[in-house]
Amino acid sequence: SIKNKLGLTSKILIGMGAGIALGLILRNAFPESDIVNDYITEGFLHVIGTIFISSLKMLVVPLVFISLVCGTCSLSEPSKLGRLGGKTLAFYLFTTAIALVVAIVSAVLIHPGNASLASEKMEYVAKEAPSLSSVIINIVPTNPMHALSEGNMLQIIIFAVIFGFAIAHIGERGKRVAALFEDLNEVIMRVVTLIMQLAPYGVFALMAKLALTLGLETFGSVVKYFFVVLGVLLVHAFIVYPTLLKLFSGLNPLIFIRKMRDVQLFAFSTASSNATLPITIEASEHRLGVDNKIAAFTLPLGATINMDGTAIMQGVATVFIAQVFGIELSLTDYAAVVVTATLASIGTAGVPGVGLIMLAMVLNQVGLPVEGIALIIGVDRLLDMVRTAVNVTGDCVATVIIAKSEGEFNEEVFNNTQAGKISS
Ligand code: DAS
Repeated sequence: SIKNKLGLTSKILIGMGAGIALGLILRNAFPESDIVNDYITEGFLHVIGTIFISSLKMLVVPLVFISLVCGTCSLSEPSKLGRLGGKTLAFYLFTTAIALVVAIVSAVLIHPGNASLASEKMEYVAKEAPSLSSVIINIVPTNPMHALSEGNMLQIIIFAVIFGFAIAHIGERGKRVAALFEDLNEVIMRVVTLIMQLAPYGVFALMAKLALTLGLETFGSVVKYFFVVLGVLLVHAFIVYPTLLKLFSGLNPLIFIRKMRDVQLFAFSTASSNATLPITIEASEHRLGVDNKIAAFTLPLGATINMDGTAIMQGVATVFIAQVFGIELSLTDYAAVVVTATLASIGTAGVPGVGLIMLAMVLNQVGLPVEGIALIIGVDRLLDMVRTAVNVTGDCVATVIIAKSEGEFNEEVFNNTQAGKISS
């Protein structure tokens, strides 16, 4: 039947289109209507959209813990972890640095901000951004159960890696525990597939609510800033990443881009790397041919610390705000922006809107007025969706390159266009 023929992607696209259409029709037919707001925007759409995102997030902690323990304890030579960890971190920092340089150079050359905007009233109370030392100290969990219950990703990653590493070091009994985690991993992956059937409906509600609340005219005032960020995000996703993939792995970037579509759609709709993580892991293993040993380590880590899209927004936003306030940034200021935005993107949690909060840390660092954030907060939700799609794409590019370099990669699966198609 037609229903079966339409892959999940098409259903998601239909959900997105229908959602935006409904949102715009309601917004124009019943502007400022309390009934629409109470019963539809904050009612029906909010409930469906939130249930969908919650159902994805429900998976994150068990999935990250199980798949990381699974991945770490099955790493053939545990010593690999050191090398794998080093390679992964180095590559993530490398791509984030490229993202930031491209972002800052573009913002300086295109000059989206003009001082006239500064006259508008701005108030923005900077939320306390964590200091660098607290981000680093906070990595080690004082109570792993607490870390699991509050979903503290970095602490969960550290605990799971150490726990998995220990399993690999207790000999025979370790094999039974590892087998148990393999089975649990299969179960949680099955849950992912089941939850994914909700996607078209969840995406419909999320996009309808967004169209209803934001409308189209909101974007007038900072449209240039928006397109500079968008442009750099697209350059990074469709030029930098394919080039790195070709350069470091020799794989066909076009196949990669096509296979990333579902993951990018999810990341775009949920604006959350964490909520998308189940899909990112599933796609990397079943469609890109990455072995669980690598994906289970690099992807949860990447969803938490590798956010090239976020760094791009933070780089452009910093330059834009300096321009709006007519503040000249020196070369050392730009260097400070690169370092701080890299740390801010590492500290950004994989949930909607956090990248903007961390931007306050960057602006503080270079002495720029933090209230400038008030200018861009209006369009940040939309940019958050795009940059989250870039964030997860960056995680997958690094994962494929590292998996191939570690010999934990199935090129046949990667080149097989039908591999692991998400069943409708
Ligand atoms: N939404 C974040 C993510 O999930 C990125 C951000 O807030 O900038 O990747």
